Amino acid sequence: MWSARTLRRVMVTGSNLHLHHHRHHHLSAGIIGAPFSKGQPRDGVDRGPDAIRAAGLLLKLQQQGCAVKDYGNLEFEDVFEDAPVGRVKRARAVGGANQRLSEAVRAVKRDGHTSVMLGGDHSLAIGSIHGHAAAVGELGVVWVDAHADINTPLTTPTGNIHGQPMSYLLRELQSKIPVLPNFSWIKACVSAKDVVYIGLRDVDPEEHFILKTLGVKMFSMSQVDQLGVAKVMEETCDYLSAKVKKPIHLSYDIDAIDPSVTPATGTPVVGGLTYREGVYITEHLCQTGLLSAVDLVEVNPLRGHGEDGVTSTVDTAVALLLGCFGRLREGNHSSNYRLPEP
Ligand SMILES: [Mn+2]
Repeated sequence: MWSARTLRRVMVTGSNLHLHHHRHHHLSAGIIGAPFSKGQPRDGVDRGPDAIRAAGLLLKLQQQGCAVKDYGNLEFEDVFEDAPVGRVKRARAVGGANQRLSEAVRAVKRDGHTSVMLGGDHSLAIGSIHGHAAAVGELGVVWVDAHADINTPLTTPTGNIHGQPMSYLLRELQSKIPVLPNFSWIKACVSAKDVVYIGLRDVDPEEHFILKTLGVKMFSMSQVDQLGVAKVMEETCDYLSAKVKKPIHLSYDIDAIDPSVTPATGTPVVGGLTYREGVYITEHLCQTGLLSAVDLVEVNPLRGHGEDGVTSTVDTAVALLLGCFGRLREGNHSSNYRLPEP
């Protein structure tokens, strides 16, 4: 498989026809809907998966030559007694839902697809990344988000688990994680050196301490401004593939994009990625050939000040996913297309 660097060389030497053929040949998406909202307090984010499907995701993927299997929406058990554990809210529901999601992602990977998890809130990254790692081994994680989502159960200012998923996944933080109900199945499966953050602009002091102490690679919005998104992506992929080329897990929070474009989300933060920067990230990761699972989370059709804001948010989510599966803004065509003869 080609690295981004090799890819550019291939394209310069003019054999990109072969590349496009190769790239489309084996792309297939296994879609899991995860209508889950209990990692945060707002209603509506559980409607994300169906809103993204209703915007035509499956047909558009098929039209660009991607095989698609929709595994449907997961059903989560109701949890009636879910009192806070310390600061942490709804641990039992979040733990149970993520255990189910982990098994579903594992099954999608076993079937040979690139996993696409439609959230739901970002607490779902726990199960998605856990299941992905269980299926394929060591991962590189690209976390695109306004927030770091790396609070521990003891540092969280809100108690909402969608602000904590990374802390359960990182091996280096396990001595800081207390026992929580329905969390015992989780095995920390990611090393801090295998994570890259992009788009950060709202990081709690405790989270900043963790990121700096563990030496986690990050490109905040300041670095995106400084370097430009192309350089950020080149450095991201060089960093993750410096030693071994590992499968990449992209965990994309729609709130990474500027709320002028994607307002229908629970915790919008001004000063985010443009639509073009957001799409470029997916195009670049697709070209590495290493993208193995994608989360698209925090689309909330009940937020965003009216229909236009929701449409813009959902359409952007679809564009990001199409970029993950080979859509090029220059246009695409099927490798067996022939011009009609007069
Ligand atoms: Mn997030």
